[in-house]
Amino acid sequence: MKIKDAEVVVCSPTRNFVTLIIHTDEGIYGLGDATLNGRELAVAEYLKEHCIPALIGRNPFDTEDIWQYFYKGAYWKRGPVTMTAIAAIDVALWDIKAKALSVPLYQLLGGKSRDGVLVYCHANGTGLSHSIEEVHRHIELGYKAIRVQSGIPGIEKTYGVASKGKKYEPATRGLPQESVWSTSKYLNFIPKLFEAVRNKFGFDIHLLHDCHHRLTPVEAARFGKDAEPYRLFWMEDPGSEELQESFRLIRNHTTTPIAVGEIFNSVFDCNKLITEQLIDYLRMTIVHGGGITHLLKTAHLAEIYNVRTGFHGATDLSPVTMAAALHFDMAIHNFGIQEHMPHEPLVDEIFPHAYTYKDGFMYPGEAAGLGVGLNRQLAAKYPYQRAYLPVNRLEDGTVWNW
Ligand code: EZ4
Ligand code: CO
Repeated sequence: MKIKDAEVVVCSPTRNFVTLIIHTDEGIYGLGDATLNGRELAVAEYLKEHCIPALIGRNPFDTEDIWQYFYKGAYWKRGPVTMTAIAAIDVALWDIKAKALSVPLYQLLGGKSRDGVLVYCHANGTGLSHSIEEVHRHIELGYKAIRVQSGIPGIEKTYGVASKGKKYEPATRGLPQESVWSTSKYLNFIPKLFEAVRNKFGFDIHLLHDCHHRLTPVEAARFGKDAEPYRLFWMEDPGSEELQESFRLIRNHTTTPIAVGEIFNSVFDCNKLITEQLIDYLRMTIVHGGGITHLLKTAHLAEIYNVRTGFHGATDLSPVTMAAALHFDMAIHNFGIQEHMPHEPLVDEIFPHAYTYKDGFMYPGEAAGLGVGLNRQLAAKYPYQRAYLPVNRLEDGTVWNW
């Protein structure tokens, strides 16, 4: 079998998605997600100009060699644009291989290690009582694990919170929106939120929280300590991740489990975090972490050091990534939990898929390959629109992590 051609489809059904389609001379095709939120066209161009011409004629079964060819062969290793492009190629090739062998992808990654994939959803409230309503609503939907975010008194806009009645979507069309952040207001409020949620719903449900990169190491340590009585499943991205050593300080002060890595794109972003056991869950996921080939190596390293996976699964990761993640989650031993932020019905219509949700778990389905399609006619009705993630500032105007 040979790669005959490949195309990049960019569409914007409520938000932008970049999809790679690799065609073979035997009529089998594979899909890869290449969406990098707010930088979509950089990856699309990287694929079109630099990768696709060099893919033609290769054997799509050579996933390892093709991965190394685009990684080492580019000379400019790593970086989110490159690694997202490599991930799209890699996932499309695994899709082709599994389709050609007529098996669901998880069979090639180790088979079934569990009956279903534990997922967590988002309960986002504008304030304490609305957050409690949202937790209740998601318990009714069967979720066993819930990430709780809330508007903070005295802060106008907070990460993860939509205006009432709307679904949360981090990127907005046009130029970047700016928001103002106060760590002290946040740290004063969040323990009260979790106290209220535990008082209302008890300790049987898993609760998670995303600090979204905003705390300094010592602030994160304090947050973790304050949260200990509420037994969080994890605190996510407590601080900025560039300096891996900084997690040692957090780790030394708290038993609240730590999840990091949705913006990582290589094992070299987390090698110390893993081998020094500074974290509990790794969030680096397939679309931004170099695809299945690189994530398998990273997850196997993590397994040795008792670090489990907790893949990023927000709406900017297309159903193609969701499917790839679910197959992966099903197969590896050190799976922890999977984020599930359901896509808009229009997105599910453009990417029809075999994966399903039931009672707090998801299942990749038994279709050959990833089990995801692309309705190109419908996608073509929603052309790309420029969109950005917000830019965050402290109350004195200093640019801060969003
Ligand atoms: O901000 O996916 O845990 N989920 C998250 C997401 C990220 C977006 C960035 O594109 O932190 O909401
Ligand atoms: Co996050």
